Amino acid sequence: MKKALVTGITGQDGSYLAEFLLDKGYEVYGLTRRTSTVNNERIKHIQDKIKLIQGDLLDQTSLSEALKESNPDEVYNLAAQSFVKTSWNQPVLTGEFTALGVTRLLEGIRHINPEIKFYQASSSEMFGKVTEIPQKETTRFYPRSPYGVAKVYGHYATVNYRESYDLFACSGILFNHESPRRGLEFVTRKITNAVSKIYLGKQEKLELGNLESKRDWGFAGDYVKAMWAMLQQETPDDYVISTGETHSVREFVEHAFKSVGIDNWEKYVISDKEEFLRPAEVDSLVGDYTKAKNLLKWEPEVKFKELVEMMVEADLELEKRNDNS
Ligand code: NAP
Ligand code: F7E
Repeated sequence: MKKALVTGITGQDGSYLAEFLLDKGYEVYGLTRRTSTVNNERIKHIQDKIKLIQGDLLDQTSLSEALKESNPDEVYNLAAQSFVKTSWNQPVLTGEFTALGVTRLLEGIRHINPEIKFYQASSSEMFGKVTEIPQKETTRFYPRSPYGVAKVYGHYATVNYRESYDLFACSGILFNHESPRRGLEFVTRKITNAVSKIYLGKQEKLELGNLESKRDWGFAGDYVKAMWAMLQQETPDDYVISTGETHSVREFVEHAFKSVGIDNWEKYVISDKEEFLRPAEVDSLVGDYTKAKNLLKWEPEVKFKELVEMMVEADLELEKRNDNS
């Protein structure tokens, strides 16, 4: 039985990856930080099948202990301060978690067991102000936020440990991926949550920032399969994971309202709200996943409209359940 240690297991991707690895017959360990109230909402349905170890990306000792206790074949580093907007308010902390946290984990692996295969959750935010369309593995990085800058560090730390110490270390450059488990502050879930409440008469307006920015949005459940596939290859490498399609926030809003039968969405939406605008924006992203398609035999299954509808439907269900409880 293979063993995997997943950091960020309480997050969106961590929960999908843990489910996927359990299905593959893995023994799954998850790193969680100490909190005053338990924060296991996304993994409560599998909690009796996984083993949680307390640790923090800020704390080298706890990472080393987690590696010793789990003795994994594979480590998936999904933990990070992942909200781009917050990275301007907490730039140093974002660097500590999202950048230096990667080195701490790699150092642990190097000293404890250099045979461990390592996956780093890199991001399309590294492309930022894009220098090429679509973006692929060789496209130059031009990050536009402290988060993007930190992810570039994490990416190159991964590449560097692969080249310096011969670690099996891969960097997955994942474009935006969403699901009903997405955090409420991210734009997709903010929209689908508001649409379900507006539809049910519980909310009047949806306040947003920039409606014109474009993203390549895929489904998180599809993307975790690519993470695993990278670690099953003969040699470690870096891969772009995306859908190859781009859509604006405006299109997302429009389709979300349309899916509950509301055509005049402008009536409910306030845009360009100062508090949701960013000091520097990533205007448009679209990824070329040809390398992953050819080498990992990976392709996205859920497309844009299906994703929007899946999220609206799940939020409607959630709201109805909340009403009955
Ligand atoms: P998420 O839902 O925000 O989850 C982040 C996870 O990291 C949570 O489990 C969180 O724990 C944990 N964490 C944060 N700081 C930590 C620390 N100091 N020590 C230990 N754990 C810590 O993020 P996600 O959407 O699943 O994304 C997973 C990873 O992929 C992240 O690294 C993100 O930056 C990257 N990524 C995401 C996307 C995307 O579109 N989703 C795209 C590209 C890359 P708590 O529950 O305790 O907060
Ligand atoms: O913003 C615009 C906003 O916060 C998307 C993270 O998972 O993907 C994610 O980062 C776009 C931006 O995600 C609102 O300005 C408009 O242009 O959902 P988001 P993100 O910044 O793309 C990457 C790949 C990651 O790696 C990150 O971890 O939507 N937008 N109005 C808004 N965004 C938010 N959050 N809220 C608004 O009201």
